[in-house]
Amino acid sequence: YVLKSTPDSIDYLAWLVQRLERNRRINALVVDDSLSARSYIASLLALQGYQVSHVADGQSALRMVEADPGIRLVIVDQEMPGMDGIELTRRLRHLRARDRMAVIGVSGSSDASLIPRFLKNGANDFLRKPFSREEFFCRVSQNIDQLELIGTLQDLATRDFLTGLPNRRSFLEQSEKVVAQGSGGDLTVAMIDIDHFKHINDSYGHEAGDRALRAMADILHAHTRREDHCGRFGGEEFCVLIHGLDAAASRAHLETLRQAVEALELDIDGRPLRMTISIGASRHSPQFDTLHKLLGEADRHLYLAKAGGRNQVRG
Ligand code: GH3
Ligand code: MG
Ligand code: MG
Ligand code: MG
Ligand code: MG
Repeated sequence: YVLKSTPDSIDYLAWLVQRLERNRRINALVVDDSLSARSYIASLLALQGYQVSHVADGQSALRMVEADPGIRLVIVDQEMPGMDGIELTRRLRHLRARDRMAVIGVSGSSDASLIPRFLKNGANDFLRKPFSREEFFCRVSQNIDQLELIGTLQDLATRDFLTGLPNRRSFLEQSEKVVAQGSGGDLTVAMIDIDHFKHINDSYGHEAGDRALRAMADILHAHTRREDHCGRFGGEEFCVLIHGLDAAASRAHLETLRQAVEALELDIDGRPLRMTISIGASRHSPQFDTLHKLLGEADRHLYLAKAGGRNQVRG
């Protein structure tokens, strides 16, 4: 396992431990009709810390990947009776995208068309047998590193840094999908704005303001059911899309949220900090049938909630 130039250093050992720990969270699958070949590859992966399973044919592989969302690496032999590796790769891609699961083809054949065919059918990489342990380790690590990097970037692009909630773009994307599906009609969109937040910043300081925003986000997250979406829209504004509750039930849900924020008390260096929120809601209807219209109507009701004295739900 000599991937770094100074294998004796403490840095290297620390890196190695970290790498093994990371790999322990990754499920890998080896698909090869030859028991000795797949056992060998599985043992190499196990040595790197991966949780490895191995199967002898494509059908079993598809069943396993379908059943286990934790599988992020599949090593696929080309020559197998029944379904070959390229066909298996093609079908695996219908189950999980290239940026969620790495597929690496392997073959001992010298057929020059194999590599492009594997890649065109969705493989992330290819290894020609026989390969050295070093090459195997490097290829696998590089492919997993790439998946992790993409995951990190996706997280940065969709999550609000301060609160950890979905950001505005992510909320809009998710909600747009729900509205487009037009599923059942029972949809409520709500805009939530912290009352006199500028005053909180002014009298407690910006850091306390940030803490208040995180606390608000935690409450909102806790009140967001699995079928709903929430997000930080910007500044001290949040939003939620409630799916599958009728008008009265979604109204009651938002009222509970308002009360939960009102009941919260933060301790800022011994000084209690409390806040309230105003909520404007809108319901999906023939008149408000796009996310844009729903948000506009929710915003109009938010304005009424502010004008009506704040700390209330309107719409
Ligand atoms: P209203 O009740 O009318 O909503 O009054 P308000 O003071 O809450 O509204 P206003 O829009 O005037 O002020 C919002 C403040 O939120 C201003 C801005 O400095 C603060 N803010 C926006 N983003 C952040 C942030 O990330 N952290 C902190 N601490 N403050 C923020
Ligand atoms: Mg074979
Ligand atoms: Mg505001
Ligand atoms: Mg405000
Ligand atoms: Mg304002």
